[in-house]
Amino acid sequence: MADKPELFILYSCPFCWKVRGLIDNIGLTADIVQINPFKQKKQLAFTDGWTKTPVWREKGGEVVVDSTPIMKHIDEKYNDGKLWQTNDQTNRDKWLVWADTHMSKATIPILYGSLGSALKTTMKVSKLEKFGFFSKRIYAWAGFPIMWGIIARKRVKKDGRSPKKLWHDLLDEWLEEVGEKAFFGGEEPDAVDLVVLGYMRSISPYPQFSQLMEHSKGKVWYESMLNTLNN
Ligand SMILES: N[C@@H](CCC(=O)N[C@@H](CS)C(=O)NCC(=O)O)C(=O)O
Repeated sequence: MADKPELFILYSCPFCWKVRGLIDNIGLTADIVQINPFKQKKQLAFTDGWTKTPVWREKGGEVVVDSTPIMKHIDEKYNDGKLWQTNDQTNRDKWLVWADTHMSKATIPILYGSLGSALKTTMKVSKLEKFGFFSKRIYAWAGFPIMWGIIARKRVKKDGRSPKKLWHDLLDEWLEEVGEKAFFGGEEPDAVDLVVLGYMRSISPYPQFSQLMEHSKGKVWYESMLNTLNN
């Protein structure tokens, strides 16, 4: 048995960044286990059928899957449920769904929505993810046409906005909701802030992140969020 809880991730998975933000915010020590994207099913076989990242495993072996339930579990177990506390549950849940619906879908277009950005992202992902020797090369060649040619281009076309405009519109909407407060949660971030942070932070390893940081209010909010992280 491990001596710390473990979080199984793919480096580039936005849902994993949601959980990582929460762990960093409460300063919990956990092992971040980066799995091989080509061996995902095998390396997550202990979950009894869940094949997606992130996966959380307690020291005693208890397994929790799916990013939001994992965040809720960690908050309850290690943080007295403070991040889920609110006097407006309906609004909290509305914005949790908003982030999972809109922000999660905006990550692919910015990373892969044009030929140039797809190439840059694919090269970087092949370095950041824990591929094997051969799978790294396969990914670098095959991942790019799949992500750009099939998934991202379709999404950008359907939305009609440039990926940068899409992000700026989302940040406008988000910051209007945050209003005069420092965070959605008030003076301190809550679970919703950490979910939004997660989606933004998942783009931070790539050069396209500068397009998000051109949103001046968004940049201020993002940097204040980073200041609340401990690790
Ligand atoms: N609802 C899940 C979604 C997780 C998810 O789709 N993860 C992707 C990586 S970013 C994955 O593992 N996909 C592989 C698969 O669907 O088998 C969550 O929030 O954790």
